[in-house]
Amino acid sequence: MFRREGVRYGWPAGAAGHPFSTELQMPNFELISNHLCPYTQRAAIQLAEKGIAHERVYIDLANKPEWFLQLSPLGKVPLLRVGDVAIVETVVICEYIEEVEPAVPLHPVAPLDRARHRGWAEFASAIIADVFAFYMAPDAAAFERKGSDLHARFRWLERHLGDGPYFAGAWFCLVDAAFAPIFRLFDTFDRIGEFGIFKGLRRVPAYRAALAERASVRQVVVSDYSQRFRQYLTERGSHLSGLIQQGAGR
Ligand SMILES: N[C@@H](CCC(=O)N[C@@H](CS)C(=O)NCC(=O)O)C(=O)O
Repeated sequence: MFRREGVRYGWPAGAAGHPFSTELQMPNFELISNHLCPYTQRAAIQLAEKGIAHERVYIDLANKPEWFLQLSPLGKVPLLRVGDVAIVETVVICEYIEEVEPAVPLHPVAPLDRARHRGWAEFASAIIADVFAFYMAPDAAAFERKGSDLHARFRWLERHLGDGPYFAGAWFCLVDAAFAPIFRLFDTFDRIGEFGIFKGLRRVPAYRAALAERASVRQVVVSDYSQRFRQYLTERGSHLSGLIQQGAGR
């Protein structure tokens, strides 16, 4: 076995306390993550929505433990351990979770709708990569460019959102679980400065606010998530790190 810092997550009264719960005979799930990963949050939100308790194991990605490297071919989180089996890649993990607990569906039923939702979840993954490029931009010009790229992404989302509150109306789905962690990143960016990413948008900010209120979204990060993310940004040596160090915002 390995040493780890584990936390048990679940609804207060176990699966039975969850509003949609059935009596679950689930295998033991361990979700390996670091404290900030937005991809991992997608799977953790999904588990919470389905009322599946799991253990969260946090690792330091700058110093990956040997046991983790033995399990993960790409050395990336999330990794879901189900007994002796290691499942990697967020999309694969989420599809697996969807299959083992179909009683609380987070995907639509019709194949065409499902395919459309899967495409949107992929789009969310692409935005996570864009956000990374934004906060790692080395200088003001690159930062500006990456900010415009992000603005274009959210303009696209704006055009396709309905009346809400969620992506597919009143029903919370996997696309929502994919976008919620992205918006959480912007809670920290907003405290640093106004970068115009959501400028002129109406539906996206409303969507962001609705997701931030969702219990599953709120519960999947550690209580000092914002401080940790800000600290992480400060240490990147990027243009944004410079803005934080100049004290632009708190
Ligand atoms: N395609 C992967 C991307 C996951 C990913 O990039 N995870 C980051 C943390 S948010 C990671 O593990 N980075 C460590 C590394 O690249 O060494 C997925 O969807 O699961």
